[in-house]
Formats: sequence, C-alpha cells, structure tokens
Amino acid sequence: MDKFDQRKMDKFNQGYVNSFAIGQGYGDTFVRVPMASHNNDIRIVILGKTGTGKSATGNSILDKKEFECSPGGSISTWSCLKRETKRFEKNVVVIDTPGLQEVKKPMHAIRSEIQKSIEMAYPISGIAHPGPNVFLLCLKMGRFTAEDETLFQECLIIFGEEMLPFTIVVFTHEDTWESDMEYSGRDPKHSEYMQSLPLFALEFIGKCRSHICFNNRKTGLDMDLQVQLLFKQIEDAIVLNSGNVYTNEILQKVVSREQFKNNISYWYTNGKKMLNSVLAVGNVFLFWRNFKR
Ligand SMILES: Nc1nc2c(ncn2[C@@H]2O[C@H](COP(=O)(O)OP(=O)(O)OP(=O)(O)O)[C@@H](O)[C@H]2O)c(=O)[nH]1
Ligand SMILES: [Mg+2]
Repeated sequence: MDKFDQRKMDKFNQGYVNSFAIGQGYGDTFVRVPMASHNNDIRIVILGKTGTGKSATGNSILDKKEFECSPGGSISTWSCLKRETKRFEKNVVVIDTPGLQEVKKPMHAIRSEIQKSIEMAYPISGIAHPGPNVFLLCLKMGRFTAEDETLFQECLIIFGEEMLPFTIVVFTHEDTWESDMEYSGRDPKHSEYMQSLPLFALEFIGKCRSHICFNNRKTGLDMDLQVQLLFKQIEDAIVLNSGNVYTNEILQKVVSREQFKNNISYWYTNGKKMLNSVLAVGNVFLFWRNFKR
C-alpha cells in the first residue's frame, strides 16, 4: 500500500464503526448468523441513484418480487413504495424510493417524494417510535465518477448529516464486478476495490455505519445467507444507535435548516445585485452632476 492509499484508508477508518469488513468470506455452508435481538421490527428505506439495484435489493430482502425492476435505461420507480414481510423471525418493512438525481422530474419534487419515506416507516407493532432504523444506500460496484460526488451531497441535502449513523452502504452488482475483474485477469479482491475508490467516496462511506457487498442475482441458500449477513449488520447498527430511529422530527429540522441556507444564499445573491444596482445609479448620478458643471 503506497502513502496515498494509506492516507485514503486512514480517512476511511476515521468514520463510524464499520461493523463488518467488506466482502467478509462466508463459505458455502448455511450458517445461521446470530442476531442481537433489540426489537423484532426492522424498518428499511432504500436509497440510491436510478438503476443501482434499489428495487432488486428490496426484493432480495423480502424474498419476493414486490418492487418492479427494469434493465437498461428505463426508470421503474417513481414514488415511494412500502412492502412488509416476516423473514428470519423479523418483521421487516422495506420502503423503495425513486432514484436520487433523477433528471426527468424537478429536483425539489424528487426530494420531497424521497422524504415521504420517513413517514411511511411506521412500525408494524405500533409501539416503537416511527421512522426507519436504517437507510440502505445502494451504490453500483464499479468505477466512481464526479456524478457520484454530487450523489453524496444530494443525500445530505435530503436527510442531513444526521442520516450517517443510520446508513449502510450496499455495493450492488458484486457479480458483474467480479466477472469484470476475472475477465481482465485480476483477482476480485474487495479490499483492493475499496482502496481504488476516490477520496470523496471513502470519506463519505467512512462516516456511514457500515458497508456490504451484495449480489441480487444470488439464489437459494446463498441468497438467504447474504440477507442474514445484511440483517446482522442492520442489527448491529440498531444496537450502536441504541434503538433510535431517524424520525420525522429529525427530518423537519434538516428541511428547515436547508430552507434557512437557501434563504441566506438567496438574500446574499440578491442583496449583492441590489447593492451593485444602487452603486451603478450613484455613479451615473455623479457623472451627470460633474458633466453639468
Ligand atoms: N447482475 C446484477 N444485476 C443487478 C443487481 N442488482 C440489480 N440488478 C439489475 O439492475 C437493473 C436495475 O435494477 P433496479 O432494481 O430496477 O434498479 P433501481 O435502482 O430500483 O432503479 P430505478 O427504480 O429505475 O431507480 C435490473 O435489471 C436488475 O435486475 C446485481 O446485484 N447484479
Ligand atoms: Mg426501482
């Protein structure tokens, strides 16, 4: 590892406790992963850019094809959708959301639609505090672009930094990445993938609760085990967050803070324009007075 890589990994490790190392091996046998039992409800909001596999991940968690998935360029999820199931003795609520940074609709409309997911995450039992226990932020395993940097910023605009302890990054398309690596004659090592990520991504992911690689094409016991590992990570996040959830009150604070920031920048920009106009009029007046003399 050269100096630059070490610096990136240090930045990454500065974040919250990453309870599971990326790509932790688990062999072929079906192992029941022990889960810290805090509450029997798990409420999940799935976020990510269009086509990163949000709906597919939701279906893998639910073990049913509840959310529509679409290959290619077409967008399949336009509004938040909630589905529930009981899996591995947990009451699971999954809320699928439209793609962040979707360009075919106004940004403010997408943002407020995604924010609706918080109110939708009320508990099945009706006794716990409403709101999601975790956000699963889907990122497609592969190259990161400058667009991905704005994706992280967009997440923070919508849910604030307050979302980070509740966020688990899910690297989807693990299978495609592995076959791409094999095709180019390289060993698909997850640790090397992490090192290859740009600093902005490592910084953001390092601040999240944890991360996991995910392959939505797995089936049978392989898929069961993968989902159990994800549930274990979610359970760890719940315990580390002392059972707290991302509430609507947190969201309202974030929304008013964003509005305040927007108002300030509006008045700053317009105030500067007004001042420039006043100065311009003053200059014209002085010029006219001097001219008359
Ligand atoms: N090979 C592979 N394909 C995947 C994986 N996850 C999702 N896909 C495929 O990627 C495509 C897009 O997945 P979706 O789940 O529809 O993505 P989305 O993020 O919900 O997209 P929108 O709803 O349009 O925002 C589909 O064809 C999925 O089958 C994965 O882990 N591996
Ligand atoms: Mg979708």
